[in-house]
Amino acid sequence: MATNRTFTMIKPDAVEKGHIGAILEKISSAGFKIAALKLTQMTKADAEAFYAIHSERPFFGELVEFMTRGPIVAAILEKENAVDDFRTLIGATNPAEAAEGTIRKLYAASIGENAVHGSDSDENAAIEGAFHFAGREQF
Ligand code: DAT
Ligand code: MG
Repeated sequence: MATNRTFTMIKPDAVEKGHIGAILEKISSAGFKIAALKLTQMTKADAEAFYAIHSERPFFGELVEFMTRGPIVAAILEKENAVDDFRTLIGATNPAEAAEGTIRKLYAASIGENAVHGSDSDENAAIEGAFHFAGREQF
């Protein structure tokens, strides 16, 4: 599988709890190279656009509220088979169902506040990376 990229966010819950360092360490140890990285905060409009695909879901308002309540760490990650391998590293959306040792199992409290985002396709990884990073911020 060719080397490619995925996009991640360390979400406000994990930032609030002081888990940035531990999560970045797990990401690096799993073989991902950081191609872009920053601490930032999404506006309501940002979160509504980023999660537009979920706009009709009953949890949409909660999701936007949560994702905008404090800073996040946004990053573009590079590795062979990046999208799928990163989804494996973070675990299931619901931490109660996430495999042992995954980031969500270790650091997430609930399905709504689940510590990290990971893109679900190469196409979305490119869209989401470009949403957060200008070309000159990507290496
Ligand atoms: P993932 O983040 O694993 O790709 P998703 O794309 O289905 O999951 O949903 C995006 C986010 O929306 C998810 O990380 C947390 C929130 N979410 C999903 N399902 C939810 C639910 N049933 N209740 C509350 N929040 C939910
Ligand atoms: Mg998703």
